Amino acid sequence: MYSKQPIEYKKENISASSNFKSQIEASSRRSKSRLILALDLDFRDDVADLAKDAKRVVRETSDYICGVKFNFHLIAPLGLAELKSINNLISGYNLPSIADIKLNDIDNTNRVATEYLWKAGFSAVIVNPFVGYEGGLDVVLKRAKELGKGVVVLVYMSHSGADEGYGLTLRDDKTLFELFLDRAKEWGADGVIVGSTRPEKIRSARARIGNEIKILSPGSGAQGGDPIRSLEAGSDYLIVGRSIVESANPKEEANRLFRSLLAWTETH
Ligand code: NUP
Repeated sequence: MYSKQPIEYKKENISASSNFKSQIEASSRRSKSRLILALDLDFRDDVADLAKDAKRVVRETSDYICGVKFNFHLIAPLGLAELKSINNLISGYNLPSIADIKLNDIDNTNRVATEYLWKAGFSAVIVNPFVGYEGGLDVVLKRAKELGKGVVVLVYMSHSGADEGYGLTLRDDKTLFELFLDRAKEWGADGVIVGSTRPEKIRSARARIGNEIKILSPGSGAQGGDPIRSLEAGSDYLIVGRSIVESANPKEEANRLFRSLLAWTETH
């Protein structure tokens, strides 16, 4: 495998006792929140104020969330310095941030992409297990462990067409979903993604992977998933974007959702 000398990171970013899983657990305990904000600002032609607007949403919602997730809504138009500056704000609130790029390539490309993400201050990356371990995700999983960064594996997506892929049955009667859950466990992943629109899949994921691996569920709100049903089925965290970010008042909407989950969160 092709590998280069790893980049040196400042010591304070690599405390051995601090890793993505313990960061998000601590953040969730502190805030009593299970909400990860998907910072998905809608498309605009002029991106001059994009980072500023993203920061505003983070400031307004920071009391009600336990983490933030970035997607290509920000990662495509913004540069390293801007992403880092938003991540600095987020880590100032003691919140972890996740890069949702569904990484899906050969080792060298995965290595370069994730080195930039770590440099931009992300705490974790979402990867696609389809690409496999050797010469694919091995380099990411090993390097993330060294740096205390998290790797979250897509195992069943939230949209209806996800059945066409994740729902496929293999020759040995296992589904692709089950294979991906087994991989996440074998690879020592920190978390898996299972759509909030599929509580029955969340329940089988929890039964198959145990309690060590976190379940992150997008799809509540805009995609119709029920947040409480997801939590009851076994999700640890709910990823919510548009219903907060695109509401007239993101602070109020995040607060409303936070309060609607509080009774559950305080008893579990
Ligand atoms: O299965 C998935 N479903 C999903 O919606 C995996 C994801 N990563 N996401 C992402 O979660 C999606 O790309 C978006 O960034 C967020 C959900 O946003 P919303 O539907 O709450 O607006």
